Amino acid sequence: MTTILYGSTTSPYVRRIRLLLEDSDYQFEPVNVYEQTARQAFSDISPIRKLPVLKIDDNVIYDSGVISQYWLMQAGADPLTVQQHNLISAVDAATDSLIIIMQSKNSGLTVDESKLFYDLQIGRVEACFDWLETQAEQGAFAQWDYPTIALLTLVGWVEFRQLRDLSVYPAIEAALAPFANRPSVLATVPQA
Ligand SMILES: N[C@@H](CCC(=O)N[C@@H](CS)C(=O)NCC(=O)O)C(=O)O
Repeated sequence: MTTILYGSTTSPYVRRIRLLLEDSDYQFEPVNVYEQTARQAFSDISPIRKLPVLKIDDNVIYDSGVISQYWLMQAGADPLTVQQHNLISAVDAATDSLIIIMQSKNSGLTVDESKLFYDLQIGRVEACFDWLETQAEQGAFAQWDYPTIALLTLVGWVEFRQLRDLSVYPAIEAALAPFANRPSVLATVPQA
């Protein structure tokens, strides 16, 4: 069986899958989706043109949520609970809005709350982090599972890109601290 993970060393979504596959044998294939020629070529693998993509022999899986579900199911793990899905949805929503804001800035657009579109993104990021902080206070991220992996990759990416001051979320910081020195976490720290 040949397993290939198409990704980048900066993407929080790719990092989730790298952490999930930490003990598995796979090839990592870097793709720069922000470079036109590479993006065109990547279309042959995924019409969605987003990272990560996992290829297992001839089977291609496009989205980190689907990849993780598939991987956990193959490993015989219990299905995720509704609460775990909600945690992941909140992390995804904050991540997606921050990606939109970053892509807007990289496109030369002015990001401010006077425009409804950016007001929605900025408000969603704040609301999700506030809610995740409450969940962290209640122990939602006490174990190394997929919601914790997702949160860790969001926080690591926000710090790497210097997008927010996360010291205002002490429960999130405290919840993730025990996992900071896992070999797979250290090996996947975002790198430009
Ligand atoms: N829902 C997707 C989101 C993946 C995603 O947004 N990946 C970013 C990198 S972090 C990407 O490839 N963006 C390229 C683009 O937006 O064109 C997933 O969970 O895999």
